[in-house]
Amino acid sequence: MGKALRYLVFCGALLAVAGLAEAQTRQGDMQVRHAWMHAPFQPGGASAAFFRLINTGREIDRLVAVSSPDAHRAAIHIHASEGGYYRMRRLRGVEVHPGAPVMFRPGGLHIMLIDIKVASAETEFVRLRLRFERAGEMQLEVPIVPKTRWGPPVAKPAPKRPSVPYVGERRR
Ligand SMILES: [Cu+2]
Repeated sequence: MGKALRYLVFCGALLAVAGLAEAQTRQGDMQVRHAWMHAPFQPGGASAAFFRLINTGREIDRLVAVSSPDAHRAAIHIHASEGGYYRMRRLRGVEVHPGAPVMFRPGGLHIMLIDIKVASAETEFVRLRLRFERAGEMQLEVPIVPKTRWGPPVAKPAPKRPSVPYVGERRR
């Protein structure tokens, strides 16, 4: 089997597994909360995913690898100022201490996703896999929020009370 073909078969198998696996936000003692990202500006473009990593256990864990079935490349990045410039640097891993959540946010740590395969307006999330030294692999869905928003999606507001009083309700 040619190398390219083998790669395709491998990717197909990965996608099949990803399709079956339930999206989750907890894996062992590791938890992901408030995940969000913007869609890339054009199909095949890049974007960054943000969230909060929480270690609910007693031992230090480490995020050691990231990947996405919806992007050709994924990496742990940090924005850091170097000689007056803001640059992105690739990190090998991120330690998560118990009781000290690690924030991935604009201007700081982020998961860089390059060549995102899904960028249509209907796309609601991008799948992401995080591998932790202790907790193992977590698969989650990162919701895509509108470009005007810089944070996790807002919960839908509760339906408004009708302005007309309910039958039997007394007006004040
Ligand atoms: Cu980056």
